[in-house]
Amino acid sequence: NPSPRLDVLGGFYTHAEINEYLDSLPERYPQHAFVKQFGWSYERRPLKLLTIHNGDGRSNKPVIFIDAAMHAREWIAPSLALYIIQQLLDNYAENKQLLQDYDWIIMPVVNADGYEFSHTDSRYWRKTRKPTWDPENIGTDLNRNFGYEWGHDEGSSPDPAEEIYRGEHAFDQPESQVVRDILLHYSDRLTFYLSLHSYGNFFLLPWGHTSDLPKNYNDMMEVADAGALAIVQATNEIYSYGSGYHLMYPTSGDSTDYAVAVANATVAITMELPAGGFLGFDPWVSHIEGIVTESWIGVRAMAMEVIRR
Ligand code: ING
Ligand code: ZN
Repeated sequence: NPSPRLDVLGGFYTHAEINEYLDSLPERYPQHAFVKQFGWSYERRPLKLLTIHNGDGRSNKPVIFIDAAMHAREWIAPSLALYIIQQLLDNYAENKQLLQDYDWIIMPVVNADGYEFSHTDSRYWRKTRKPTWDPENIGTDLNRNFGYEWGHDEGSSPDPAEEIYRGEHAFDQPESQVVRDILLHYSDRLTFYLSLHSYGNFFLLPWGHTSDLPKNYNDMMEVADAGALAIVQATNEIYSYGSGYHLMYPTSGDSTDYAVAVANATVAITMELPAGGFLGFDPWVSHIEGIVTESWIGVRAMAMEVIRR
């Protein structure tokens, strides 16, 4: 079989390499893997996701949606997304329960232009690459660009010079539009939305924009608790969890708030993966395997908890 097999644990990959890998999967797993494209980035890169099914022909199962690299420099997040894909497809026998009653949707790179730019030009780039009204500053923070309680000065910035610049309007970035469209497309069956970021070992729950708690907060806490417990038991690595507003800082216009408020997600969690390397965003290649296998234990435990309820 000539399809490229990606050595996920052995390096970081460009957006084009990741897309090529995604495109190879339906050939290898014709009953299980489907590639969909929901749109293009500002620089016209195709934004793709993979849907994974167990092949029993049942349609409209509840959905677990995982995205990664909404922020360009957080390279370990796509590595985990790709590892999850491999666990569900290549290691199906062991993980079959996860696909019994749920379909999985995985989008390894949301901010394709920024991600590419972080490979070619500026390793610690966070935002998109679409110009702003300010000729001096390029890029918008996608995780401040979602259209629920968008635009508060507590938790986002109107200034394009800032890393948390929210854009001129909610959803004025094609990449956040794509995630919005995915969330809305599956909103009648979206059980679990997991957004992968780095770094800091947190499970951040809604809300980001207010100190209030959403109505499913206790359920979400139980899911986060299952993830944190599985990880600490396996590796001694500690995760903290709670609402983003309380645990980290206020954010307005983030994707998990939107997923819960508008797209009916039962559980929505931002997972902040462990730090590594010089500035936290750049783990050594030799550390990918440890981080990603440990994180998968947490993701798997959270999915099991969601499935069990
Ligand atoms: N952190 C997240 C950010 O977008 C966050 C933190 C996300 C807080 C969602 C609350 C809600 O700033 C990183 N590392 O990007
Ligand atoms: Zn991030």
